[in-house]
Amino acid sequence: MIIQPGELLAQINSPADLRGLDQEQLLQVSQELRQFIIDNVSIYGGHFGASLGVVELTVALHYAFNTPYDQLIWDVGHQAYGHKILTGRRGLFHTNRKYQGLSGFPKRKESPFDAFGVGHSSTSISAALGMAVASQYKGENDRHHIAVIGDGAMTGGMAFEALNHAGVANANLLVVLNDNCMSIDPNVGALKEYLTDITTSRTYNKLRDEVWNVLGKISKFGPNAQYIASKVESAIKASLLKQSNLFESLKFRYFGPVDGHDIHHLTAVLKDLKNIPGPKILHCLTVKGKGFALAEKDQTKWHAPGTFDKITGEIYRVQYDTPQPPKYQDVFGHTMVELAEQNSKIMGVTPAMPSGSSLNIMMAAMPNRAFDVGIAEQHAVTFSAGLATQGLVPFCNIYSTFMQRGYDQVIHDVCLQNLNVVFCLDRAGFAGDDGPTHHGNYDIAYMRCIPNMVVSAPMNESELRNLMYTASQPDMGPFTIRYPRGQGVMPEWRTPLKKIEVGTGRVIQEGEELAILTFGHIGNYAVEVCKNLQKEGITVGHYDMRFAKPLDEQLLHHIFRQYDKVVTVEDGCLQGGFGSAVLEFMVDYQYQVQVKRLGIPDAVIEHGSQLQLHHDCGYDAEGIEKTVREMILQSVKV
Ligand SMILES: Cc1ncc(C[n+]2csc(CCOP(=O)(O)OP(=O)(O)O)c2C)c(N)n1
Repeated sequence: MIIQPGELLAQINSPADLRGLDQEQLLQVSQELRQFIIDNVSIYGGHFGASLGVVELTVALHYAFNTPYDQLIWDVGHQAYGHKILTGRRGLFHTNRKYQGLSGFPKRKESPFDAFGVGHSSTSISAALGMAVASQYKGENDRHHIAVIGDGAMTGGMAFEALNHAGVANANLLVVLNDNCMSIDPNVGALKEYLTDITTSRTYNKLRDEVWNVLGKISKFGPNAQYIASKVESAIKASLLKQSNLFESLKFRYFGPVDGHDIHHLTAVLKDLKNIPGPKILHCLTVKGKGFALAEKDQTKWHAPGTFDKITGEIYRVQYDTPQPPKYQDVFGHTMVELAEQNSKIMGVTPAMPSGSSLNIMMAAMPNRAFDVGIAEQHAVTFSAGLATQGLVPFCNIYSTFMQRGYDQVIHDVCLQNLNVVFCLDRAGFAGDDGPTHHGNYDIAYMRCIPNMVVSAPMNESELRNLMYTASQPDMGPFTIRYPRGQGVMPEWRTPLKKIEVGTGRVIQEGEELAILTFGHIGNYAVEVCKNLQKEGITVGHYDMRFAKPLDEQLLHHIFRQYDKVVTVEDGCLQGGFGSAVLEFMVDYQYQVQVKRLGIPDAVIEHGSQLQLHHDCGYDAEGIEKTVREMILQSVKV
């Protein structure tokens, strides 16, 4: 079903069309854009509240600036649906996040209006500054560079590294701070409180009115604009110095806070800011989910709600007649509480993903032992390291893809000191519709090469619980447990906690012709394959290796002596991954066995359902079976 746009939106095929409209028409454009987003996301799913919150900002930015010559960079990019719709992708918007359709995030190869590829947060100011400095170098003095960053993304260290640089770079950079007091969950930390203080401070509000009254007139003054701008600047400085504005201290000119839903005021302000050179920040107040009452009320739930009835607000969930397996993240969340009740040393840490990781269960039950540290993966890792030095056992839960941010900290702060930090890597393997920025493809390879690190993956819920229990035992050192997005396989998952010997695998079944070695949840495909082949009298062995490091060498010796064909399967990159570890073992012990590795090739894999992507990469049940049959057939021919 293709959604019909409103009358004005239907005429906008690029921002140039938008800029051809009268300013008075922008309100209607905003209303139609908001409706178009609601209509589409309710049917096709995707991120919701963030894009609704920046509708006016999106319209105003494209109206005031000459995009794509002026470069607009959206931080994270989950709020850029309006931007996509206004920049020539309205007709394809129903394919957003669908297999082979539009990406859910800005992407350079998708459109010249997507100035920078995003997905991970807090990169926009650095990227925009790089572009601004390049423009300066090339003499493009009329070119503007705008980073739009949320208050959540602003808690990321990179944003501050960029502000620190930009303040003295003297480049033409505008940072729009989209402050809605929300990350996915409520935003946290002192910065958030500081922004609230500015917003509610009487001095600022008074100043804002005065400043914008003057600024609003700038464009009418033509050649006098610079003079007025400098007067405005002095006015701001005079007032702000009293208040010691954080951004001013970093040598940014601070403007705002302004109402991010007042399209006319916003457009006028942005136009005026074009006349003010150098680094500047516009503090915009917006409401996440604006214009859809339920989304305004329960902003976390409506961050990415799935499909829903846009009239009643009912979020559609598939109904099952039988009990379903839980999500791995929920097994993690509940098991954390269970473990922490038994062991007073256990703590929980998440960088801004309490509901995404289900650590919120522990945060509610034991608020003094579970921490949301903001979008700050590096800090989350080193903070955990600090806890561990004091004899505590932190479980630091980070999505595999976001763990990439904290890599040096894993090596330098945790592994070199052999500290007992447990890394629970959620969304390991293909993330699905979020696409390549979010796939957790690399962790097996990047964790496996670090001294002291244990790398494990459960094949089911019970194994996850046992690995968590094992990792919490004394003197375990750094311990990674990776598990995928979505459900496990055990509706009855609350099994008794058992310690697993580190570096031991499980024999799922012994066989004759070939051995399948799996790592993690993906092993369930192999179970299916073995059953299918068994029907034809083909018995293959299946081993759930459970640890990519240390490998179960005893089991591997058994396998390499017993079979002359081995298939390894992993939901991770082939280069340096689990299969590579098995090959290293083979070479080190000079076995000569035919090994085929299945996993993610050395390529950027786009978005699609996990199942689809496993299929494309040849390691869904069908792909594994095909490989096994081919290998067995080859030996028959020989
Ligand atoms: C490095 C990194 N960590 C975590 C995330 C997950 N994440 C996506 S959006 C988001 C919240 C962003 O909050 P904010 O910037 O305020 O934008 P809003 O959704 O409120 O508009 C988070 C934590 C991410 N994209 N990147």
